[in-house]
Amino acid sequence: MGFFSRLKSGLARTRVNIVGLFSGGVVDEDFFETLEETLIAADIGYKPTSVILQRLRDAVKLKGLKTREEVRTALRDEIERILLPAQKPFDVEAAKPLVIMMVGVNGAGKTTTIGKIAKWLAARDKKVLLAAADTFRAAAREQLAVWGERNKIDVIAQSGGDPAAVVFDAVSAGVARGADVVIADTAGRLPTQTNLMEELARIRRSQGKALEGAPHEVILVVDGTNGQNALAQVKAFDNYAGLTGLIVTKLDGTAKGGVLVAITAEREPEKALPIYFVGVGETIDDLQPFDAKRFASALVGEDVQDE
Ligand SMILES: Nc1nc2c(ncn2[C@@H]2O[C@H](COP(=O)(O)OP(=O)(O)O)[C@@H](O)[C@H]2O)c(=O)[nH]1
Ligand SMILES: [Mg+2]
Repeated sequence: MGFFSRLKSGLARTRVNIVGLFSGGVVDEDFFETLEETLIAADIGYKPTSVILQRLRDAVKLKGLKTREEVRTALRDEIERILLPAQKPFDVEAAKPLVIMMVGVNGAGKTTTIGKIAKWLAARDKKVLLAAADTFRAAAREQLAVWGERNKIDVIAQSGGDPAAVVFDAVSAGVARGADVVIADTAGRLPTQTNLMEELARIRRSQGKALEGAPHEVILVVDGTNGQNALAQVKAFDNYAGLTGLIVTKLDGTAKGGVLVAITAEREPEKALPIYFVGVGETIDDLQPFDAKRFASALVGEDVQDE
């Protein structure tokens, strides 16, 4: 299965409802009410949903949309319009080494995603160095070390070390070895764990001590099945760590996808957090740059071919 098919089948729960809604019938008040419920159930959230609904009602009046199919196309365009500011290519050349710090709750997919990104970078002839700064669990360090060995990518780790010291070492080593990219894995933590959240600020600063301007990217990895809780994660991690981008994982699973719309609609378009990649599976190749148009199409159940 290609990426797009997988995204589509992943978003099936949303799609089944939406597709059913658009498969005939008149455009009346009942239709708009059901559409509203469907968008909220798809994790788009109340506020963005009401904005979308208002614009669709306006379009029906002003542009004379008559069929549900026409409304579906307008809905896709609205979703794309909201998502477009979050579509931004990941610029690996912005610094050398480019230092990336990955943050998020436990199980979001940080370590898996680091493996996927490292492979994506290796395919572009980039020299990658990983920092195992998830020092809480030996298993986490081990997971990254094994993965690095298998893929011939160096991993900087310290047994039982302080995460701030690990990232300092790794960034220093990245500079010394002429690496193109240094990626720091960090331990998962919850927005409510204030001490751990404050520790992120310390881990962040220690990278700057090894290389001015580092980290250049602070990326929150969000589990797409977390629904509206993802919004709270974005706020909290941004507060403590200063986010520069997002990666949304597990869109092949039971995720409803609308949460990307909810997150992006939270900010002014010019301040949108880039969604650099989306994850659609557990294997190393299941990572794709985020494409607002294709994502919007998948969400409303349009048929778009894999590239
Ligand atoms: N289906 C699916 N599973 C994923 C994806 N990304 C990560 N996972 C799984 O989520 C679980 C937690 O991943 P891990 O990288 O260890 O999370 P971490 O705690 O944030 O480092 C693992 O079982 C991964 O295989 C994805 O895009 N799709
Ligand atoms: Mg991990």
